[in-house]
Amino acid sequence: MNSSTFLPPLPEGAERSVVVGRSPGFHLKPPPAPAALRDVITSDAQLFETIHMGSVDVDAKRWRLQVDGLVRRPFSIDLDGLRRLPSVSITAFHECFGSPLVPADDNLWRVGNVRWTGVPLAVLLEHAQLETGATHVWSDGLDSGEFGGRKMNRYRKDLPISKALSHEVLVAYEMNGAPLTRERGGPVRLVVPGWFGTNMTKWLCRLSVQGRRANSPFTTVWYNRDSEHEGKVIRGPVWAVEPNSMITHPAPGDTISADDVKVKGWAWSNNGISSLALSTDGAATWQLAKVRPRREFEWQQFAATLPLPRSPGPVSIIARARDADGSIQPLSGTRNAAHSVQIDRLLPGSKTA
Ligand SMILES: Nc1nc2c(c(=O)[nH]1)N[C@H]1C(S)=C(S)[C@@H](COP(=O)(O)O)O[C@H]1N2
Ligand SMILES: [Mo]
Repeated sequence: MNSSTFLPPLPEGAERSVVVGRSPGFHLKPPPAPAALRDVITSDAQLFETIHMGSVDVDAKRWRLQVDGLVRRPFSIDLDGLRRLPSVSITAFHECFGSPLVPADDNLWRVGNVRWTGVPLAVLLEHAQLETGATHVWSDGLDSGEFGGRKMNRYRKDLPISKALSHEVLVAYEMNGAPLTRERGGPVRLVVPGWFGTNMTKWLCRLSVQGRRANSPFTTVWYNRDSEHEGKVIRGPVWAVEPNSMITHPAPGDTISADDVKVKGWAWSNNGISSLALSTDGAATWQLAKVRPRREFEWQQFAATLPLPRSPGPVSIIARARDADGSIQPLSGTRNAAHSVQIDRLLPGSKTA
């Protein structure tokens, strides 16, 4: 390792001087319909984008990441330095929680599966040497502007130390083998496999080790939700992804004249999908699909051949995943509600409407 890889820390706030342009305003590139997401690796063109306050142009030559806070050896590192450190690649599903301003009661399918390359965050934290009392790593993005009626001078998120030190969390500079584009958060972003996209700070400029949760509207006001634990409602951060799935074959409206239909799709969750059940009779009976074992943090393909009713007409196929903890997708009313696809059952020889 070259001795100039780790540079002295920058003066307070100086890491923010590399912004050379901004496109203000909320930006959403919607995902294609589930039936169009048939490749195991989602291309950059097919992958959704979510940007709250506007994207930024970063001067990558002058860019530096500052690592400071409750550490014995604060430092900064530039892009060449980061690229000199041993790199790691990990394939992971990538899912947006949805807008924090509206109720999360519908499945939006803002999801894909991509390969990230970069340096494990743990390597940078080991070099910095954590002080006692370190509980969270705050991550800052270079974007600023307005969202949800508030003005902010940065995007800021946090990770608990346990996740920050896990082998999968990366300070990433490539997606699918290519440098991160401007909209993806280039030159460098945080990647937190298994957790919602909101935690993956783009245009990363600072990692600060702290002894409490971050003081940003993106952690205090937005991206928290209620869940029930032993009869009590607990408000907690939008971190780990719950089980979810989508049917990619058949597509809605497909006409099927065979006696059975081949169903395929993707299922994912933070701790992996253990089974996926399919129904063609409105959730009265279920048939288990074959589910590919999880590799890294990838989404998992499921496949099954389902018999179809003898009579012609519309048939709804419902898919429902269960994860390694036994948590199961609800049938409706939540952001991870079960997907259903309606096809048209024809009898051989009959005509399409
Ligand atoms: N700096 C910054 N990072 C950010 C955001 C943002 O607005 N600013 N959006 C977050 C959200 S909500 C999601 S879902 C992911 C989306 O990443 P993508 O646009 O590359 O798919 O980036 C996250 N990182
Ligand atoms: Mo998101």
